[in-house]
Amino acid sequence: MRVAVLGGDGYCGWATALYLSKRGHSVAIADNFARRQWDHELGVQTLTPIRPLSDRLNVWQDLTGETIELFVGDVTEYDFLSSVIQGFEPDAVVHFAEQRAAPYSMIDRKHAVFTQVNNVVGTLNLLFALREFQPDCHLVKLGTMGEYGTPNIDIEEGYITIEHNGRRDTVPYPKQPGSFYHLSKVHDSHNIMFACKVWGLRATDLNQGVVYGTTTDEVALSEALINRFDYDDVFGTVLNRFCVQAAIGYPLTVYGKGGQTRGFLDIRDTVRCVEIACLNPAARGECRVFNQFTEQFSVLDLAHMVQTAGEKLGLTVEVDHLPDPRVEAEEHYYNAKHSKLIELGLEPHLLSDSLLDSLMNVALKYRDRVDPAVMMPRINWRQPRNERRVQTSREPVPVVEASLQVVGGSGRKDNGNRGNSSNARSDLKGKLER
Ligand code: NAD
Ligand code: USQ
Repeated sequence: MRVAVLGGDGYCGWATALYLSKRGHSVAIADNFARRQWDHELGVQTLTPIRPLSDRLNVWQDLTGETIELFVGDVTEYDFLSSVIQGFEPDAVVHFAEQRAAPYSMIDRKHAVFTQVNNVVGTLNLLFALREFQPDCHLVKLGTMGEYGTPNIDIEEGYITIEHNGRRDTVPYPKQPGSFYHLSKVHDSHNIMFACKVWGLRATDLNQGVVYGTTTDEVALSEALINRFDYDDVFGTVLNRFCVQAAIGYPLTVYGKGGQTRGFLDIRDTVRCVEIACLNPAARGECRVFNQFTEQFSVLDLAHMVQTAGEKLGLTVEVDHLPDPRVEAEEHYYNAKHSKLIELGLEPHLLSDSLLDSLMNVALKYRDRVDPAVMMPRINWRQPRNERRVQTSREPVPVVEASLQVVGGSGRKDNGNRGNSSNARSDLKGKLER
C-alpha cells in the first residue's frame, strides 16, 4: 500500500512512517518542519537529540534498504499539497500535520488564529486535493479525544443514537472541546464529515488520547533514528513530563486536584492503530470515527504510578498540586468507549512499571539536556495574552542523589530545582489569582 504521512517529522508521524515502511508499505513523508521552529520560538527542545529529517531518512535507508520519499512544504499551501497527492498517488493519507499543543493555542490571539488556520486550512486543502486528484484514497485523520470534553454521560465512538420527542436518529456525538486547539479538531471533523457526504470521499477520524513513550522497534534500531520526547509545559504531555520530573527530582506538576481523567496510549499502539485503519479502509462516502486509546487514568493516578515506579528505582518523587492553569473539570465522570480498533485486531501495550522505568531511564540518560525552567506552566487559559519565555543560557540540571544510583553518573547533589520550583509556584499562584 502507498501511504503518505503528513507531519512525518513529528512525534507520532516519525514513528508511524518507520513502522509502515518496515511493514512493507511504500511511504512518503511531507512536513514543513514548523514544529522545530515552534521549539525555537518557545526556547525549548526535545529531551532526546533528534537529527535533521534528511539524516534520519538516510540512516533508515542504510539500515533497512527501504526508501521513504520526502516532500518538504506546507500543507496549507494548496499547490504544494496537491503536488504531493498527484506525485505520490497514495492509497491512504495519514494526516498528522497540525499544531497539536493546547497550551500553544491559548498563548494569545495570534497563536489561537495560527493554530486554527494551520489546522483547518491544511485539512480543507487535503479534502480538496483528494477530491480533485485521488478520490478513492482513504483519509486517516488524527483527531483527538478532547473533541468530546468530559460530559457526564458515556462517550461513544463518534456518533450517538438519540430519541427526542418520540423520534430517533444517529448524530455526531456532542463536542465540548477545552482549548482553541481542540476546537480546531472539531472544525476538521465537521469538514471531513461533510466532504465524505457530498463528494463520496472515504475517511477515518482517529480520536486519539494522550500518547506516551518514545521507543518503537524501528526507532530503537539506531540512536540516529531517535524520536522526539517533549517535556516542556507547552508541548510536553502529562505522563512524559511526570517521568522527566521524577528522573530529575522535580516535584510532579499535578494541575489542580488531579481528577482530570483522559484516555492514554503507548506510541507503539499509535502506529499499529494507524496501520489497522489503513488496512481496513472506510467505504466510499463513509466518515468513520475510532476512539484511539487503550486505558483511561486520572492525572493523580498517573502521578502515583510514577511515584511508585520512581521509588522502585531509588528515586524520591514528590507530588505537587499547582493551581490549574487550564479551565477544565478537575473531578468528573469519564467513561469513553474504545472497542472498534480492538475488534479490528489491536493488541494494546498497557502501561506497566517496566515501561515507566524505561521512560525514566530515557530521562536519566539525557538529563544534561533537561531544562527545569520549563516545568512550571506558563500559559493561563483565563488570560487573553500570556508571556512567552525567551531562550536563556542554562546550567546543567542538578541531579538528586537517588537518581545517581540508577544511572551511575556524576552530578551535583544540591536541590536547586526545588527552590526554583517553589518560587515559580508562588509566582504562578499570584498570576492565576489576578
Ligand atoms: P508533532 O508536533 O510532534 O508533529 C506534527 C508535525 O506536523 C510536525 O513535524 C510539524 O512540523 C508538522 N506540521 C505542522 N503543521 C504543518 C503544516 N502546515 N505543513 C506541514 N507540516 C506541518 O505532533 P504529534 O504529537 O506527532 O501529533 C500528531 C497529530 O496527532 C496531531 O494532529 C495531533 O493533534 C494528534 N494527536 C497527538 C497526540 C499526542 O499525545 N502527541 C494525542 C492525540 C492526537
Ligand atoms: N496536566 C497536569 N500536569 C502537567 C501537564 C498536564 O496536570 O504537567 C493535565 C492537564 O491539565 C490535562 C491533562 O493533564 O488535564 C492532559 O494534558 P496534556 O498536556 O497531557 O494533554 P492535552 O493538552 O490534552 O493534549 C495532548 C496532546 C494533544 C492531544 C490530546 C489528546 O498534546 O495533541 O489532542 O493530548 S486528549 O487529551 O485526549 O484531548
